[in-house]
Amino acid sequence: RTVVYEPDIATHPLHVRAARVLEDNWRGSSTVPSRGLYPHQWSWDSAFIAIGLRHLSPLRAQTELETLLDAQWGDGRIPHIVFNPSVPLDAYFPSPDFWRSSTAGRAAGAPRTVQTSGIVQPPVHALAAWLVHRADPGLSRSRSFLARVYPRLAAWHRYLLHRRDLGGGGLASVVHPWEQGMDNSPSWDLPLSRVTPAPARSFRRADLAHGAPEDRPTDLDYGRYVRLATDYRDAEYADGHGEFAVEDPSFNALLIASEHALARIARELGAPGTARHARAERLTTALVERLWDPAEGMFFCRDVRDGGLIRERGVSGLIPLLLPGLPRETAAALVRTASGPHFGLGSTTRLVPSYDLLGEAFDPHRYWRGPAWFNTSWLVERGLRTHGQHERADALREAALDIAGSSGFAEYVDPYTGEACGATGFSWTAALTLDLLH
Ligand code: 9YW
Repeated sequence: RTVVYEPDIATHPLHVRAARVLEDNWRGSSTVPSRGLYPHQWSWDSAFIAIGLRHLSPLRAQTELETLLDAQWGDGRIPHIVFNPSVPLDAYFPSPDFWRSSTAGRAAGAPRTVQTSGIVQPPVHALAAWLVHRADPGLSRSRSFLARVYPRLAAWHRYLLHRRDLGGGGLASVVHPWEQGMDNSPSWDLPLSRVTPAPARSFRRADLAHGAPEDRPTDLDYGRYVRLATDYRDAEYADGHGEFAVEDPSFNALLIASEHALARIARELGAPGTARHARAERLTTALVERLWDPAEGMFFCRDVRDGGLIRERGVSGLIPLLLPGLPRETAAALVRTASGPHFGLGSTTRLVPSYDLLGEAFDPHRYWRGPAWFNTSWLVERGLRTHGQHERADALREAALDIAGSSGFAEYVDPYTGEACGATGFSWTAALTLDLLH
């Protein structure tokens, strides 16, 4: 395809269009996920955005990550949203007056100068920092980029590996569905069913002003999200007490990939990275021991509160394919599962669906209950390549580039047809398009 072999990528029409999306969504020191729906800085969005931005401007990519890290809490957590003070409070819910980071988060060391949420998102940041450095090592060294971000990234991982090891088996737990990034995934239905929803009258959803209600989470889901977040805030963001605690395969796989990246960063800074690589390998072993189901050929979430695996097939359970240290038979089984009837890669679907095509809760349009997203497809593409599946990876890359362009860089798409859902001009879609083009 011309898209892939274009000699001067920067003049390719798809490149130009993707760059324009990132330009339009740039707010001076960070990028919003999309205009309208998401008017602030989101944590894992910024990491994916930086991975793409490095091909346009390594300086902007560094700045994107540094802005996020400036909002880090004293206990090491990187908040999932950094609020832009010039955006009206009612533009997004939950707003700063809900999270109250500067008061409720004081004990956990929330910053005084910026308002943030109090929960986290997947730790893609060290991986992003390493890739951004590699795009222009000279600029990175001249700005001491890695030397400045390394201690912060190390504190972030420390927070996750210590304060968030709620299951006691070495893996990090998420305490809210929003933390894992796949808000209404059917994997949360069971642990969420124990949560008493906040009354619908007690909050006002801002998302419905932008998205079609049938593409978004339900009101009942939202009531439970609000309850969990309220309880966490009222406990001053202390960890370990909440009703919801889940070990998720994607969250932990990204932590492991980032731990490997942190080892490389340490080595670049003149310290040995061996201890970190060893820790990443131990975490990989824990991931397989605690979350792998050999009979199903998938990773599942573990409900820490009742101890059991949640046997819903979500794309999250494929993402550990990203890890080079995965046992060979585990990787081979994951490739078979991705290509089989539940995800249909290479046969019925064009991009990786967020949830089991044969699952009872499957809906090709409802957010994380079926539609395909570009960040998860990008991670699976990387995973396929890591394990030598180049033909499958090439096919997925071509489909992602094609659909990114035809959908106007949609937030998510119908996995069968590629039809756009949610917002268009979505930043990580544009950023990861750029990365796949290079
Ligand atoms: C929301 C910004 C975020 C992503 C999440 C996605 C969605 C926010 O948007 O959550 O209001 O639903 O689920 O992964 O970071 O793009």
